[in-house]
Amino acid sequence: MARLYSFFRSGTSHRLRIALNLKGLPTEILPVNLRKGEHKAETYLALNPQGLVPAYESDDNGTLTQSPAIIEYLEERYPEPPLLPQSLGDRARVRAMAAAIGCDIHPINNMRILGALRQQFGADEKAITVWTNTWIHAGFKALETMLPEGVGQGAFACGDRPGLVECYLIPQVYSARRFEVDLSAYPKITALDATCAEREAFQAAHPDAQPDAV
Ligand SMILES: N[C@@H](CCC(=O)N[C@@H](CS)C(=O)NCC(=O)O)C(=O)O
Repeated sequence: MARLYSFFRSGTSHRLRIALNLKGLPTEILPVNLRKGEHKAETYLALNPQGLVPAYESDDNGTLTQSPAIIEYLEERYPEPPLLPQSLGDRARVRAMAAAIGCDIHPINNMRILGALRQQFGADEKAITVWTNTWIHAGFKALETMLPEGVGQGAFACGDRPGLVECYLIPQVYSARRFEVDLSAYPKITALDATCAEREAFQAAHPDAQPDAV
């Protein structure tokens, strides 16, 4: 069975868990405790030299890193059910929404970045909150426009089932709530989040449902 090195609260691990569940791929979850620095241990660095979760031990193609690369791998290796739509234009639009989160929101709010802001630049918790809220609002404001009308009311970001956008968005909404971001200006995002929350694939991927949840 494939194995996913995951931290329950990590947004990138969370997005992988959703993708695996949507594709119905049984995977053993191996917790890596970021708070204890387990991602910096030699044994973990041998799997992912970047010292970041997730890492994915595939059945037949070795250990893979970087959640976007792993999700693309899963899509190519296990095409059914697809996470990407059929049309070329829709595929690009869906990838753009995923990248708005995966490239432009998540990385700059990551644990090591916030740690550097605190330790090297003297940021206090108030400044950290301003920082995280600034980038989440910037991304969510654009995403709210990019998402189609009617989303969340039986419709997903692209079509009638969840796919790549939902893999990225739902963990980012979870993270936004942890950072106490006011989501009231984003009715499409919150409706989509509520719709996904009703589905087993998302419930099983939720941080609270993980073996290392505290
Ligand atoms: N681009 C990478 C980012 C991975 C990443 O940043 N993971 C975070 C958890 S969400 C992590 O391991 N953080 C540890 C740290 O910041 O020290 C991916 O998508 O896999």
